[in-house]
Amino acid sequence: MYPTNNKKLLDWLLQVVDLCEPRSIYFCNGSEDEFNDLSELLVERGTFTRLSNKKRPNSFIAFSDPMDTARIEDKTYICTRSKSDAGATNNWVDPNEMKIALSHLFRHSMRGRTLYVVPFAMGPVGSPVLQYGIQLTDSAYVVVNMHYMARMGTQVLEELGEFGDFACCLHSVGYPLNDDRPDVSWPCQPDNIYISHFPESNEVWSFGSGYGGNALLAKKCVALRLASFKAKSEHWLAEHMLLMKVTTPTGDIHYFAGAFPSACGKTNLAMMSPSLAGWKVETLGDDICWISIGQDGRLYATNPETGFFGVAQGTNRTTNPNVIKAISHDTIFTNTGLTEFGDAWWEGLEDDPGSFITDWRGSRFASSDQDKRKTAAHLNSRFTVRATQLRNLSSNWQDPKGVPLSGIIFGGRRSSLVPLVSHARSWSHGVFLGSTLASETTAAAMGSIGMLRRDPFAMLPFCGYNMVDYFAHWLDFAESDKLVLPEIFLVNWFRKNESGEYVWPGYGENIRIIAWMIERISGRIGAVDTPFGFVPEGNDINIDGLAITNKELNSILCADREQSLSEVQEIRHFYEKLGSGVPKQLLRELEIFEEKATNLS
Ligand code: SAT
Ligand code: MN
Repeated sequence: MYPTNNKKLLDWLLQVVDLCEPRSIYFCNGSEDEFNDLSELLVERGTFTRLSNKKRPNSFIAFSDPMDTARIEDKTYICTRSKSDAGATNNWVDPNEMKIALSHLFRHSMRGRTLYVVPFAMGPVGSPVLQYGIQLTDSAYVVVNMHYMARMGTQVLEELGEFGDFACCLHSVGYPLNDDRPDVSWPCQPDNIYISHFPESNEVWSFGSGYGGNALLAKKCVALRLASFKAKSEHWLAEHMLLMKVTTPTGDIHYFAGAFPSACGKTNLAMMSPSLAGWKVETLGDDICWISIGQDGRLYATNPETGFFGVAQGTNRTTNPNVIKAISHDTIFTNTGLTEFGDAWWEGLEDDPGSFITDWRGSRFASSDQDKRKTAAHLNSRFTVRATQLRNLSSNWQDPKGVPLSGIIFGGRRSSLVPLVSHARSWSHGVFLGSTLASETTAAAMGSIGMLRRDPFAMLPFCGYNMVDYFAHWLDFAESDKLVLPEIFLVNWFRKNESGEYVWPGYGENIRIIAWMIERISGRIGAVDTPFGFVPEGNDINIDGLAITNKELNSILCADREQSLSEVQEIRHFYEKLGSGVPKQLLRELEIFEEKATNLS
């Protein structure tokens, strides 16, 4: 009766049906017809509004419940048997207790709804790090987003066969239609959101939210939290990183992965349109990167996703011309504004929104009435689009081997102290830079605006185990002399001058910094040693044609002595909060940082 004989799936499905009591069960095949049927259904229910086919063909917009607009970190749990395996940075509940509590919530939670079975594969066929998952969900909105974001459907069921194993991902929006209760356009249960991970049994149970990473479980839940846990014992890395290919004017090719906390322009960097003639940047991924050891001892990186779930707010022809083109058709928008012409619109977009706009809460306002309408788009408004719509997608992005990394870039948003760019002195120094990564917050959801938040490796919300064990796992890569490790860099595009203005132009001009990295990787140029690592000498960054002077450039390449010394104290304090297991090598790196800071003039 079902299109699978996978024993684990059939057993689990039976249990879930018994618990959640859906009205019907539907196995997703991943076809275009299925996408069209479900989008039509979402239009009928009021979840989707179809955008004008003249403006943006085959595209839809959804407005979420105002209480369900983002990932919720305080409702995200890592449920390992021992609390210490989850570590100081994760919320923890005993797995049995959590399952008992969640079973109460999931009981009858799908009444009146269809349960969709979504088989998905993270990673191309033949990849050594390929992971399977199956999401059981009562959200059709999730299914259509998954069509873009992952390889899913019948082919995956076939790959799994009778005995294939997979991550069990159970999801309910928590809005059963008991006793003819009418449906709403964005069903959810915001007071009872739980995003629970059981890494030891390879499971996710997510309840109450239909938004983003809370609901598209393949993404942060499987590809980062469960995968990072697995990667630790299997000696690979599951990272919150972009992946890009850079071709120099002489035809040399270098691949870079990059970790940035949110609101640091990670997607824009991944899709950059370089300002320097002769340089080419192509994208392989904008959010998640799995890194494993290749036969030649180099580290190979793969993007396990097939789409982009990017922030709309602030995306425009200057910040990201490539993605603007990609989202001109066949795109799902969530919580952007809607124009009177039936197009999506958000603050920062150059297009004229017309005289009236419907904001993400569904209220119609005169566009000129800035005060009343607040912002048309939510700060966390999103577009979902297939990777293949990106014109500068690298042709080998689905190579099962992955691509060999030349460099790993860490970056944060720091208005002072951290240099524009520095090159780690060694792998362990690079791990130190990653472990102390910090960024000033820009959205109130992350604490008050402008606060410095430590976000090691940009993995604070995504590491599926104890953060100090994660640091040790990274350090382990230097143990074998058979490996040819990538060089590690730290960047900060966001240094400000005394008048509070950004000094570095950023965006397409960042290619100038990457060009310097490539010179360093190739061993062709020297550099100046600082607490943060090696920074460029005098004229080594090409600033031809920029408004910035050499003096200004130098002002954002140096580190201030007093600020560096207070950074030492903050890092010490941060490490203490992580518990007793911070690896000795990192404590040693902190001492070296302090010595070098003390010696600054
Ligand atoms: O909603 S997601 O978790 O996919 C994106 C994000 O918050 O980083
Ligand atoms: Mn992300």
